[in-house]
Amino acid sequence: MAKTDRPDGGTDLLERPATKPKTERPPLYKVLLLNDNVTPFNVVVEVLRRVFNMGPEKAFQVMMTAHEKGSCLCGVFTFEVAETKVMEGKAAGREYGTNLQFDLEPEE
Ligand code: TYC
Repeated sequence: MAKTDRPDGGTDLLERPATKPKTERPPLYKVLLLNDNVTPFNVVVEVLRRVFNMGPEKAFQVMMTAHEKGSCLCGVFTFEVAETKVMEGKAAGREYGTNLQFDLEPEE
């Protein structure tokens, strides 16, 4: 029988399955900028702009939060991306002759 011949229009096939198939989400990791006593403000801002693609205001705000509170969230990523960001951030800091540090922490 063609589906349009049926009194209900054959819509049953379009209904949602009773149990939704699970879509696996990868675990996520926070990348944190850590404060120190020596890295110049402008270097921190430059590194954040380069590595995390932040605009100048956002980079300044993140830098000031780390300066005042000890650390600040730079972004949330899958493990490989987070690890790469930490490496790139440290490497960029070293290019400016500083020991700028980042940390990685599981989200929730
Ligand atoms: N505390 C540094 C200073 O006074 C600046 C700074 C800010 C360094 C944030 C690191 O993550 C940092 N020059």
